[in-house]
Amino acid sequence: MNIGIVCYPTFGGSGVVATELGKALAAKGHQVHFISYSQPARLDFFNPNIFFHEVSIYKYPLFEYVPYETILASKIVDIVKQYKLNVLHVHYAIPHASAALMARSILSEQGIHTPIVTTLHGTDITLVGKDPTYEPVVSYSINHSDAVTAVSESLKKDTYANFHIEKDIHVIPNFIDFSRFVKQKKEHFKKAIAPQNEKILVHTSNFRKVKRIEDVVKVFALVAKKIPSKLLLIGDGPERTHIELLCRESGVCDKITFLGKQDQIEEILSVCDLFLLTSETESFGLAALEAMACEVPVISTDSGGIPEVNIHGVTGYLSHVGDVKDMAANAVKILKDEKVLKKFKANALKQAHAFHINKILPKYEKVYDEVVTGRKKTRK
Ligand code: GMT
Repeated sequence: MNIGIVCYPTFGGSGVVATELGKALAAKGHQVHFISYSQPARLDFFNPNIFFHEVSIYKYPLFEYVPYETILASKIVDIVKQYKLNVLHVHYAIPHASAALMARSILSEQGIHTPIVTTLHGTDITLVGKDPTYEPVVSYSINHSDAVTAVSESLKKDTYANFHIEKDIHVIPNFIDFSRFVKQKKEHFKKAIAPQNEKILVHTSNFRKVKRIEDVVKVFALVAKKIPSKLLLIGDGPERTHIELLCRESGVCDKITFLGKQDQIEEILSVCDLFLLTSETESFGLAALEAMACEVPVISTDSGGIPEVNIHGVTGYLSHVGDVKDMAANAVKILKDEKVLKKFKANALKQAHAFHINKILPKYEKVYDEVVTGRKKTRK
């Protein structure tokens, strides 16, 4: 099948899911065409089945804000015709789904049928999408896509709660490629980070407010009082400066390292003992799943779809948003006893296998097949 994937080119979240999905589809023999405003972060190699089409911005003095949606729709029309795409899979509703609908209408007038699969990822529904400035277009785009998927049951529920949706939403959870995310022997890393054999806690994110990274620092400060430990903060974003200042006031600054954006995240996760995810809301928590695949248990909030990934008392613990004392107590419970830590690490790996890419990929292929053959025509 010739598949168009429209996504953000970002380091984490929906961009990574879209990229990893496209790579896996290409490995199975599909031809995959990525359409984005720059090269997706994890797409830095040659594969004869993978193509990247950059949406280049045409600037004009009148446009204070570049009409990206228009440029994207035009690009989609061009690529669908040129490469005879069978289906378009758009990741993150805003503005990818509405741009794809516009492209579908244009193509349809030229006798070209191009079904659209929209995957909802999280903030496109729970944060940004439900705001009245976006809601009518997001509702319309969901209702008029040929198929809609959400990355967790929780996100599906939130979508029905926040929008007027008259459409089936298939839950297809995020996934892990175990050929990449596997614990590796990186003793030299461990020695460099924790020379006294301290425990290593880690957090990775895009450093947005929704992640509540100040809670990561607060939890760590409490844990460090009881257990010799280090904290790695990986990623970058708008909150980084504020968090660096907070660290300096926390009294544990010398035990915290900011690593910035990292490409080979699995190598660092391989030496870590505990992953901290303190988000206000999280539709799935892919970063936690990646940690679990590298045998790292998770201390997290119980918001959104996280409980579908991190199992309380098995792969880690769940606490209410903002309850840093509970999170710290849970972290200590796991870290203070080697046997307990070992058990949680093994459980984390086992749970991650439930999200093996080989189990999830066929679910997307089935949806593509249904919309392409029209076997399940769900458009309103
Ligand atoms: O976490 C972010 O802010 C990025 C965002 C995205 O769409 O790029 O992530 C969302 O999608 C991920 C992949 O499906 C999920 O694992 C994240 O939980 C979700 N983020 C939120 O819901 C806050």
